[in-house]
Amino acid sequence: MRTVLLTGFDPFAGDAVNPSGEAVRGVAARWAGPERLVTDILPVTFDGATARLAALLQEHRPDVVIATGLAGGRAAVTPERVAVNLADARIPDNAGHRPQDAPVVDGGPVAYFGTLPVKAISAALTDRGIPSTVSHTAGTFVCNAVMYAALHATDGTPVRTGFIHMPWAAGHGPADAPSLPLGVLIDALEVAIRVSLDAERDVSAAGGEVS
Ligand code: PCA
Repeated sequence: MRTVLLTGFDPFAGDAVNPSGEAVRGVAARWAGPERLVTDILPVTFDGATARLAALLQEHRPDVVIATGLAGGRAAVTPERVAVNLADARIPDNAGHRPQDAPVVDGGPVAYFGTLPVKAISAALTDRGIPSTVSHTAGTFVCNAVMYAALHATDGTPVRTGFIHMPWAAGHGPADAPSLPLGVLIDALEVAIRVSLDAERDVSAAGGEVS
């Protein structure tokens, strides 16, 4: 039986909730298989989150790994394309740690592309009326670190690994921030899991960004 590892995060930066944690709990509550779903809520600490993720990979040997987090200010569900070997924190993590210009993994490659079918996920979400675009930066905070660490650990294996950033859940974030209903975020993660399990390859479609 195939195994999916789906993670969200604790609240951070003084927030009361993190929609990624709430959405992951929602997916877990609704999951009906047939694959095995393992979920976890990671701490928003550079050391704690990457260590916890490594332990989950070791224990559960998943076939698909989808880590998720909040990107407050984004209006769409954004599968991330790339993780960089850089920890550069504008704000302290939940342990008060604020790395600057540091590698996520000493001696690791500069970056990894995610191995989820990101364009297929984004297209499937758009088809269902859920706003989605592929993102080309997961930032340099804990989310990027988790994505990088997961890709480093699964590099050279057939495991499909990646990260999805999401907007605020409606009613949970700052009043002026874009948001989607929590139920839509839960639906979005279910779609992402299904596409990641079923798509033989990513779709070939125009994309990218002209900045
Ligand atoms: N978002 C932060 C860390 C935890 C989260 O949900 C980030 O984008 O790095």
